[in-house]
Amino acid sequence: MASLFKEQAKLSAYRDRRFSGTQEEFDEALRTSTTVYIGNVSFYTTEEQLYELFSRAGEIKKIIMGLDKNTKTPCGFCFVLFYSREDTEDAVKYVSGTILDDRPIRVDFDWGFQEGRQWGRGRSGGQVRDEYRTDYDPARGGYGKLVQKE
Ligand code: GTA
Repeated sequence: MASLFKEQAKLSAYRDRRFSGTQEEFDEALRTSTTVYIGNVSFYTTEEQLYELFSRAGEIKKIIMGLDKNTKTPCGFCFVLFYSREDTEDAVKYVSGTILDDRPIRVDFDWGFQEGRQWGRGRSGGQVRDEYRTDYDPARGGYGKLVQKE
């Protein structure tokens, strides 16, 4: 049992609150899916740049840019869909931490893309954790949206 928890902890620290299945189903999806989530992306990084970088891990089926639900512009994340599980694992192992547009991107296993997941879930339209930021980050819209409102 303990080793099972260890294995799961290795796959992802993130739990999607909108996943409708059980924890076991979520874990199984993480183990088998061919989708990765990319975080800490600059708002100015293009789909073409992401395509070029992630092609090093394997053949890409699709890239889905994360968008601010109000402005419909990139808000700092994306999903990369591969054809093979091996390539998906290589992306997590070898591409995570790569500096892209001056920032280390984070590649995380994902349970699988569904329509609607491309939109930021924050109240301001962008990503939730981006709203809580207190630092000034010009490549991600300056200060976090909650700080901007103060
Ligand atoms: N696979 O790490 C990830 C990941 N993240 C961060 C987002 N997505 C991810 N997928 C994987 N791994 O499809 C996916 C989401 C969605 C899309 C946009 O990206 O599944 P989001 O980033 O706007 O929203 O999602 P999400 O994922 O719900 O936000 P997060 O950061 O996990 O926050 C969840 C809760 O924590 C909220 O209740 C929020 O109020 C609270 N929270 C977050 N950051 C802070 C903070 N700094 N301080 C206090 N509370 C916080």
